[in-house]
Amino acid sequence: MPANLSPEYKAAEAAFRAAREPRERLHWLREMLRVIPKHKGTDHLQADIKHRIKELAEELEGPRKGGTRGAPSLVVRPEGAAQIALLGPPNSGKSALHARLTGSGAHVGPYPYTTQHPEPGMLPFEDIHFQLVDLPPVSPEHPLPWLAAALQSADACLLVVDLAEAGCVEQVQALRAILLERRISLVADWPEGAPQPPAGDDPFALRLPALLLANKADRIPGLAGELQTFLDLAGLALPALVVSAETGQGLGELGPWLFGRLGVVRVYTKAPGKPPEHRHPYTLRRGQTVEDVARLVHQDIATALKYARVWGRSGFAGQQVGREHPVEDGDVVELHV
Ligand SMILES: Nc1nc2c(ncn2[C@@H]2O[C@H](COP(=O)(O)OP(=O)(O)OP(=O)(O)O)[C@@H](O)[C@H]2O)c(=O)[nH]1
Ligand SMILES: [Mg+2]
Repeated sequence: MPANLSPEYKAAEAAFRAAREPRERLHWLREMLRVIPKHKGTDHLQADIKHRIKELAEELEGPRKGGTRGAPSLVVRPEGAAQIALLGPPNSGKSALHARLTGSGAHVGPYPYTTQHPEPGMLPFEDIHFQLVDLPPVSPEHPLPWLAAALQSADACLLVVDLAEAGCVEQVQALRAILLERRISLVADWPEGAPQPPAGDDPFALRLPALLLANKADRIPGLAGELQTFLDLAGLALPALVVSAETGQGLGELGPWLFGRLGVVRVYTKAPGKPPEHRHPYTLRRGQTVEDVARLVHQDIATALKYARVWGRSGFAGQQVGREHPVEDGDVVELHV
């Protein structure tokens, strides 16, 4: 990181790193550019920020390239408990999995490069949803200039591979190299709790927790046994599930896996004297607090919050707690302002 960055700039950068929503990220990028000390030492960083602003502004605000109105959007606004991107080489079954898991009409084709644009869909789990974003394949033949921008809002990814594909080791290595060029690394470490802003000096580096899905298990007898060999050959140390988009094998494990590894916490709010709103929980991550719940309801409520009452499995039966109180899965929270 260049020296002599002002506290003002660092604050804007910290806000950018913490922001997930594309419009919010664009706002903070513009703020970073506005306040960055303008001298030789920051030339490189300034250019980087300008590039990111251009990319995101074109996507969110600009006329579509080539004048095609209503073109599919490349950056998907996060919804549900978490946004999970589907990554993988061509033809590995990303869209087939997406269609099966979310009921989307994602286009499945028996040839590579079927998918051209991001396609969001919702994977139901108990009373919540995870957002799965189907993506075009990532391969040297098919560079996606907007890939990094599209992945900025993802909490994690599913790396979908077809181990019956002769070149699968090389394909996955090529994919990781392409991601690394864009400063994105796939990591085995799923932070169980609130997403941490990326560590390190590079505000544009992205560490994406990844789960390998070894797909097409119906076609490959003994796939589970081959999996470790594949991981070793590809130099990958990622958690993995053996699945089939065709038969549904292994897919029932995905929702619980994501729920547990992301540390999702469901909170049901209630108004004083009324029963809890049991249909639509707010979703948070382990470690988040009553204040975070209030902010999800409304910023004004978070500001005016005096105390809350909590009922839950942790033994709370309507006790009064302060805004710093960490919530747990299944808690019922009554906010008092
Ligand atoms: N037998 C079997 N075939 C599958 C499975 N998943 C996908 N396929 C087939 O594999 C081919 C490719 O599937 P897609 O879902 O289009 O693959 P994709 O990864 O989205 O491909 P691109 O969009 O080109 O990257 C299709 O012919 C699918 O029917 C599976 O679990 N078992
Ligand atoms: Mg596809």
